[in-house]
Parts: sequence; C-alpha cells; structure tokens
Amino acid sequence: MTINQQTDALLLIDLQPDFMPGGPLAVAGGDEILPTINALARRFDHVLLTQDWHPPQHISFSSSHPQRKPYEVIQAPYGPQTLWPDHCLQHTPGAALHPALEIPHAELILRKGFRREIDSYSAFLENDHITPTGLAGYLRERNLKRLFIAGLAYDFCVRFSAIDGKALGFETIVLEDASRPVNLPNSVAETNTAFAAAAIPRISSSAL
Ligand code: VGL
Ligand code: ZN
Repeated sequence: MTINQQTDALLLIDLQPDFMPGGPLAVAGGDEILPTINALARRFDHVLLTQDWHPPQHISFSSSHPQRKPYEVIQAPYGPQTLWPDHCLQHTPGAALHPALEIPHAELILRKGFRREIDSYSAFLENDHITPTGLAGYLRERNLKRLFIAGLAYDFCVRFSAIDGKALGFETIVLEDASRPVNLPNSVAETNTAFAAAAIPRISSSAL
C-alpha cells in the first residue's frame, strides 16, 4: 500500500500515560507501540492526534457513581456506558501526550470527552453517536480522504473512531500492530467482527 501524502492522514488515538503500564487504565503493552508509532508518524505528512480529556466527576468514572465499580456498565441517558477508573483528568500529567512521542509535525490535537455528562470514545462522534467533535468537517475542509488509525485502545477508542470515520465517508484502515486493546470480555472479538462488517481492513504497519 502506498501513502498518498496529499490525501492520507495518520490518526493516532489517545497515546497518554494513563493508558500505559503504571497508569490507572493501563493497556497491556500500551507503551510497546510507541517506537512503531514514531516510525509511522515520520512517514506521513499529515498526522492528527486525539487526547482523552475529562473534567472532574466525569460520567465515565466509576467514582462518580456511588456503589458502582470500574468496568460495570450503566445506562446513561444516551445509552450504555462502561465505567472506568478515573483517568485522563484535564491538565494532569497522565492526560498529557506521552513524552516519548516524537511527532513535532502533528497538525491537530483533538480533545474529546471534555463534557462531564457525555463520554466520547470516537474521534468523530460522542457516545450519543450524534454529537460531532468537528473532525469530519476538518478532514473534509483539508481534503484528507483516507485515514490510517492506530493507538489506544484498539477495542474502544480506535474501534469507534474507525467505525464512525468509515460511516462518515472516509476510507479507513486500522494499523493493528500499532494498537493495543484494553481487553474486556469479548471486546476484541466484537471489534474484529465490527471491522469486518464495515469492510475496515486491519493491516500491519509493515505493509505500508
Ligand atoms: C478509552 C476507555 C475510556 C480509550 C478512553 O482511549 O480507548 N477507553 N476512555
Ligand atoms: Zn476516557
């Protein structure tokens, strides 16, 4: 596969210390992908980053719900919402972009999940699957047509970003070796089924 430097973008999801080993919502091997991510980013003219960015008392924190524990699912007004340990609190070091990232040419840092009452896994739509983040408009105005997506976590924010990106008309490819899952029961199998149903290819960055 050949990168088109005019119309392709690399979209990197939530590469933040809170999702890495030692963090409150650690993804196994989350830090191992950083060298691959840095090497990939050097090969793209257009690199866009997302940053999970929650206020105190965010609806996705189990600590915001008395009697609830991490990884339980509640019914939020907009549908089911998995509860997580407190993570990516705005302006904390754990919410920063990981210091080992070497992407000085990144063109956009898109923050998401910044409203207390609604979570946002996807870089395109918040978890009501209606409220746009503005990313689709940004990509269209810049004539960026094809997305290569990688990062954390494969089965949550990478998953929903890829599904929404494809549904919104962008050609979408997931870089599997440059992503890692949280791995809740069935979450990876469901992600792979959803990608297959949406005709989203999963490739290795070595195929680029
Ligand atoms: C994520 C859970 C909560 C992710 C973000 O980046 O996949 N997962 N917030
Ligand atoms: Zn989050």
